[in-house]
Amino acid sequence: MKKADIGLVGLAVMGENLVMNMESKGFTVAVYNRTTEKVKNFTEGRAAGKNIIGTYSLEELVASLEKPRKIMMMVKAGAAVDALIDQLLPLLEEGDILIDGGNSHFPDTIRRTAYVEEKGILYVGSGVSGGEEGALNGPSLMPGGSPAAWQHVKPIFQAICAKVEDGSPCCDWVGENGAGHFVKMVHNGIEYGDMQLICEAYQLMRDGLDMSAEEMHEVFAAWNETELESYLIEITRDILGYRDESGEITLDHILDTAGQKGTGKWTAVSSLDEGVPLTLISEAVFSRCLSAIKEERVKASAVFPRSIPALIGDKKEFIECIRKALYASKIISYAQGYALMRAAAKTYSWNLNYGGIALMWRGGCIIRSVFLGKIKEAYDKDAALENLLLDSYFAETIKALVPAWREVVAYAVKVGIPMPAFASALSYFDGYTSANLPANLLQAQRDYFGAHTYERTDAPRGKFFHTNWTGRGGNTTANTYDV
Ligand code: NBP
Repeated sequence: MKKADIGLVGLAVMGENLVMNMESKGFTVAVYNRTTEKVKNFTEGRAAGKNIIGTYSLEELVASLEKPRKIMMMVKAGAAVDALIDQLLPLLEEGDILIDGGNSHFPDTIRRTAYVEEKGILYVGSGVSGGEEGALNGPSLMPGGSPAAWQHVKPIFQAICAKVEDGSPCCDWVGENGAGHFVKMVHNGIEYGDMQLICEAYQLMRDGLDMSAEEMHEVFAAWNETELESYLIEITRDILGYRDESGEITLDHILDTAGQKGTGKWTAVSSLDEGVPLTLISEAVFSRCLSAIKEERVKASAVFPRSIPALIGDKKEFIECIRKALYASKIISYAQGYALMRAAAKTYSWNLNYGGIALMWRGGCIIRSVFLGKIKEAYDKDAALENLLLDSYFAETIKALVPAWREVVAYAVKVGIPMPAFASALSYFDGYTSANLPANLLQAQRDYFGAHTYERTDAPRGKFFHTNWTGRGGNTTANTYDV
């Protein structure tokens, strides 16, 4: 019997669809699932008559594979991955490849790459984005791990992934050990940010302009013909137009408490670890937390009642201002996300290809958008770009958007509509573009109470001074270091 090109463990929604996708591209796939009944159901159902081999033990799975063996794990992230690795390692030979396609936290992938490589096996931690539909028809794939594995995995991954208009694959090698899962984590953080921005635009229109779902459906349809064209704007348009059997707008009946699975939080925590201001994505995570305390918010709304006055001015013009504010904030979110990737690349010695990452996100994944093409162009022009805002296209674009952005944030603050992502993005922009921040006072305060020392504007950088502010302190200073 012909041996399989690849094996896959974990026949849940992602695993099954990836297998169907691989088979449709001409690969023979061997499959295994812990609950073996699922193997039977799959091979006798959806996979019947296809080049898909059902196996009922890991030994059987391993024996059915062409060498070097490639096994993709699509199981629940966390302890299950470690358990599976330990079960598979004794069955594998030097040069075989283990691939984790789940949403693993990148420090786990760094640890697992070292552990698996120690045993002579190659390891790949790959981000997979696009949900069920992407898995079947073309996901965005972000593989990292043991570089020697890439040549073996590449033909399969680049065959099954999404493609952009010119046929370029939304999958390329990201970097060593946890780089692929790190980039996937930032992708998910950006997804949180994009979703929150859209929600804020919706709230401005719903509560500030008193617009109906139908009217907003039209607005999002029009926005999808502009620079904002993206999957998330598209699905928002469709959600706003969706009615249930009784003709009611389904969205109006959905409770306003958001869930989360933790990848947004990982991104925010990682930004704190790296010391990179990732304000917009962090606000998006906190907004979900605030939404979750519904009962408390209802109580507080009775203590602090307010009614939002009708907008004075041209409604159509203001909707255009909201669109511009959304676009400007989105640029900030990506600028912050890319700044985080730059910092992490330094910390973990990854040689990230930023234009390539934009291309990987350009199709197949949840944040896919036309806008990512512009990011790719920016990094193609200057691979060492410090911040997206310093690219000439984005600098000129954002300059044109600033007046509308300020108007929208000022309006929201005045009438009491929460705009955490729009407003924090604007504050970051104002801070990032300020030559002088008030941190001179901050350093003085630190030196006053803790003798933490400060640098002076009239002395070379790196020379530290201390002032005996009260006359009661001595000349002993604290050590200078950054945490
Ligand atoms: P789940 O995350 O729900 O995982 C279910 C699979 O894990 C089943 O096949 C289950 O086997 C297997 N499994 C578990 Br649970 N513990 C195991 C263990 N100790 N040993 C072996 N197998 C074990 O599936 P999913 O939603 O398809 O997602 C798979 C991965 O892809 C996850 O890491 C997820 O975060 C990631 N991901 C999901 C999406 C999405 O849209 N759903 C998108 C992108 C990435 P059983 O049948 O025996 O219980």
